Amino acid sequence: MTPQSPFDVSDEIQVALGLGAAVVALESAVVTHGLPYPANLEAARRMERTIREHGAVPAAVALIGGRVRVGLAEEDLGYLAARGVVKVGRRDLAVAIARQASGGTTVSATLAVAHALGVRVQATGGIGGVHVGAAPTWDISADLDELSRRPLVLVCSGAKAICDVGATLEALETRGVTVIGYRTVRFPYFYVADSGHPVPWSADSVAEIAAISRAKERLGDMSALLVANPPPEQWALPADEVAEAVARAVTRAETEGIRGGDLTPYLLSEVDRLTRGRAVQANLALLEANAALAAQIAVALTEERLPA
Ligand code: PSU
Ligand code: MN
Repeated sequence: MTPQSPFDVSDEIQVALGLGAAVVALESAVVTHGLPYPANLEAARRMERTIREHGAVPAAVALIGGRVRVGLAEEDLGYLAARGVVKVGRRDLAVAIARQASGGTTVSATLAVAHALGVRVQATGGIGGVHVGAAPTWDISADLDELSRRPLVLVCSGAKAICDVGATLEALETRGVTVIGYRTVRFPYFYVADSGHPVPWSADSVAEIAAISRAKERLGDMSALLVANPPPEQWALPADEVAEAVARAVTRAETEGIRGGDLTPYLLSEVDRLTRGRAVQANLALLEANAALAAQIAVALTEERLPA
């Protein structure tokens, strides 16, 4: 007996993958845990819309009743956005399947699913990284190890605002992840355009990014190409304001004893409260911009497979 596949892939995505057309994977933890309702629904819709406008097919991933759904209908999104489901990192995927659970997939779980299905590009807001204060807690996101073994292009705005950026960049280097700043020489810091750290490389065009991705493929390099796209200028927040909000949120989380997978959602909502909602607005804008860039890269990757 062949074991039953855990994946339910929408017809549209199956056809697109079969044709080698442009597909962009999207996580759903940003919907279930990253943004408050209804901004989370708006983010999902805006990302899907802009991916289509740029000529690619969106492939949002989530766990629904123990099935790995790829391609979410409006009703699935509504169900996930209403909360109460678990956050599914890569380590949690198997448990969620066996227990018929529903949940939002993080970058790490989404990369694993996307890679299994042959999707080449994914978009997110900020990756998980090495958390501030990780020396005693070992809070280092599974996103980093997953990036070391999934040869996708992942478009993000750097690491989420509660990470130690310098340590995160070192951890990415250790894992062989190629980091490229898109039209910037500075690594962004989620809502902030400049984290204060340089990127190892930068590229000014989608074609250059596609060429680097193809070179990685030809090398048989299994690590990801991380494209760091700064938040759109008119939405970016000042570095000192975010730093202060994060510091206050971290102190409060410590007082309340919040740890593990719960920490990210808690800190992000605290930062949003302290910036009077501007963090969520910036988050929506950068998610949409990253989805648009990811779609352009996905299209460029379908265009030619000749040596760069
Ligand atoms: N950044 C955000 N919002 C989020 C996340 C990141 O601004 O919701 C999610 C992503 O799904 C990311 C995950 O993969 O948090 C990382 O969580 P952790 O640090 O627990 O690995
Ligand atoms: Mn963590």
